[in-house]
Amino acid sequence: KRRLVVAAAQLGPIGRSESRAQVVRRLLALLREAHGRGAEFVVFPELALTTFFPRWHLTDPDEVNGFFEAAIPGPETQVLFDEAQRLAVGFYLGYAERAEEGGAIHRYNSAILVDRSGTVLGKYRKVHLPGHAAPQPGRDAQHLEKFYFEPGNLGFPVWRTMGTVIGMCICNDRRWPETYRVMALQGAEMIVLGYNTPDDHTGVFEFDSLTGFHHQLACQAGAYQNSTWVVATAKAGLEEGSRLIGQSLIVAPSGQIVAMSTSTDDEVIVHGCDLDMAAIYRRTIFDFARHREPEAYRLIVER
Ligand code: ING
Repeated sequence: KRRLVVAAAQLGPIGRSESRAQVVRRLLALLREAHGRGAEFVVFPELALTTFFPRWHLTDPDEVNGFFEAAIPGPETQVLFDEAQRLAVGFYLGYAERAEEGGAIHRYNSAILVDRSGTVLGKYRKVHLPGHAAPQPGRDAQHLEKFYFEPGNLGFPVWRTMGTVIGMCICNDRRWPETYRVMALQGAEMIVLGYNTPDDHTGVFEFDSLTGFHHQLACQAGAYQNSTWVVATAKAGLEEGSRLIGQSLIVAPSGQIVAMSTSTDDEVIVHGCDLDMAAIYRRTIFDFARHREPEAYRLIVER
């Protein structure tokens, strides 16, 4: 049986003034615990190095730049890469990317995939940016990812690694069925993601009280409808006044939740994923080649 032991390494709150070094120490502790419990691949959260700063409208360029990585690994994150390589553990890490491209500065909400030998296989840039580009009146907590980041321009690539095919996405991406389908069509058997999900996003209590349900629903549907494993890791807890849900998940291609965090702090959950489980669904219910009718789906890719 093809098996990959995976961990979701959930983070509790990261304070606005918490240093990279302090956060990296927490990531190292999670990495070591995951390794101690047999993990070969660890999924960290979205924007795992800083507080979720898009909750504020920050205008001081130095403070904003301080939340971005100009290089990954960089001087303060190298130690995490070195330790993961020493332990032969691959990982997914979400971070705020500052890129100089075409003579201009671009900012993305990004994640990288590192294999067990410490090689950075690839990068993903968040496609679906929720919220607004400018502060909304009447809200104490804002959601300004469209202010800080550009939509990702790398598509949804997948990588053949660790005996399987892994794809990445980030947070809000998990709510959009296209995200999973584009990667499943490329053969992804495992889709991994991090998230920061406040429980007051819409400001409408009836909906916001379902935030945890919608998180689980989106991950389970994505997994089942695309017969792929889904690993979703939270940055959780009461972070600078914002209540971020936990419920980090490992979901099987059947849609079953095989592991879930029970705290909103730093917490590791681990599962030995049977990679052949995805194959069964791909040969039967979700045999894309035999059952899909793309001619009928054209509207999906039109504006
Ligand atoms: N956060 C949230 C997410 O998509 C959100 C935004 C929260 C949307 C609650 C809907 C409901 O999980 C990020 N960072 O995308």
